[in-house]
Amino acid sequence: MRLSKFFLPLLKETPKEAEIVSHRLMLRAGMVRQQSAGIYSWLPLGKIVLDKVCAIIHEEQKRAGANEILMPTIQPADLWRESGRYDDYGKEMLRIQDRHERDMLFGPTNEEMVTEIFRSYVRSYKDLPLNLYHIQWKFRDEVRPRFGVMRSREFLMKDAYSFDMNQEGARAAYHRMFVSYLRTFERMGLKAIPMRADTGPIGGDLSHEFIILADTGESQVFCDKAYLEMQAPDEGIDYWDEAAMAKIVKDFTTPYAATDEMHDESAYEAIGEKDRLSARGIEVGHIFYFGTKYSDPMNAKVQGPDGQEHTVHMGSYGIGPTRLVAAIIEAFHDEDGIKWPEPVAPFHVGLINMKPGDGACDEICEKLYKAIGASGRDVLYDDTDNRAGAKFATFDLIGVPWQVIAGPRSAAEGKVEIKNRADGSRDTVSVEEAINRFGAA
Ligand code: P5A
Repeated sequence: MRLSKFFLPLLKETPKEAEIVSHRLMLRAGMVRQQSAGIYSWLPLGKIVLDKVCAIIHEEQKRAGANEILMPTIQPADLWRESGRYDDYGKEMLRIQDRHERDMLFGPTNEEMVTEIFRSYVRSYKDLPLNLYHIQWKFRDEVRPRFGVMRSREFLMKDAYSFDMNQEGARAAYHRMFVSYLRTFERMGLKAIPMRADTGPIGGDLSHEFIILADTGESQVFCDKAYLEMQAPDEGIDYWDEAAMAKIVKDFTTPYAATDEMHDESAYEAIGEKDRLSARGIEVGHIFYFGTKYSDPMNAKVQGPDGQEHTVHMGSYGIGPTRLVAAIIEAFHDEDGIKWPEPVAPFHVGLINMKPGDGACDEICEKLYKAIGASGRDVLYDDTDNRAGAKFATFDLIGVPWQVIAGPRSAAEGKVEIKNRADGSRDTVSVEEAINRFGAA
């Protein structure tokens, strides 16, 4: 992509309404545009990052055996009357009437709808286990939408739903999603800590929130520093090895970790003082086992090997991709802007032509632009006439991990400068060396 053709509406002033750094940086870097309280458009830079986040989520969901579907945003109220949640959900639900005066709603979550799909098709235990998921917009009329896309009213959610014959099967399904979450967040460069959680309006008796540590987080959390050293399993893991899954979950739930709602001060104090960590956290994922809470009132049953009908046991598993984009910025930024981890960076390389019109600069940049593009890496080429200082500031702000800079003096010698955004280190190398680094497949 050439910057001259890229819609990147940067803001010069720091927007006053933005209270936290990720919100400020997302507005300044032209990633999102607020359309109404808690409702945002995603502009090109933001959309590219959001798509990268979603791509990682899709890969890891599929790896763990989930089937992708796509359910609508608008749901009939009758489904929610069946489960009994229509009245319980309260003002957070956006209720709508269609032209026939039928009660509809903009889905805040999809337990009812997916249960309706399941009961319409699945009859036998032989079709289980089953996990159906989608990434779809949700609407929750939050009392206080704030912090930009971190707590918005319209937001994207990856929601998966598992169906099993019994509690034991459902527990195995829960473990698979738990492990896939560890991998998903780690691939984005995040350290997400699973914490026992309250189930709220989703219900059930087993639930974990995945929390990343950040000073601006909305929750107060307490945990053992052991989590900072723990690593998610690698991609060779066998999701169908139930004992292996159970062991990973056990390892990741044994050290103490809790949000303030579930905090147990005496258990926390039992950790040695130097290993205690009290911090703020952002909830990026939340998983639930709720048994027959929906399948029972909605009559979702399968025939078991015993010939009897069994009400299925369910769980649901959420990740907030739009919130994650903000959470990643909270974790990776400095005073100059964003510092994207490579797997979610909108571009891998920012190619900066310091003097368009200078023969050597133009030639080197065009050559590098082609070579990097051909290698499959995303490159943003600054071919504009902006001032040098403005160019550097833009690339620091939008957080591209590598900057390759061609200035007239070094270009005349066939050299470019490479800057690493994460640590600020700089290196002057030959054009060939730069092509080797970023242009090789
Ligand atoms: C789990 C999947 C559920 O709704 N039903 C389907 C269950 N869980 S949840 O915890 O309420 O939400 C799941 C994730 O969605 C993100 N999220 C939000 N993101 C931005 N703005 C919001 N207002 C918002 N509310 C929830 C979070 O990442 C949460 O973990």
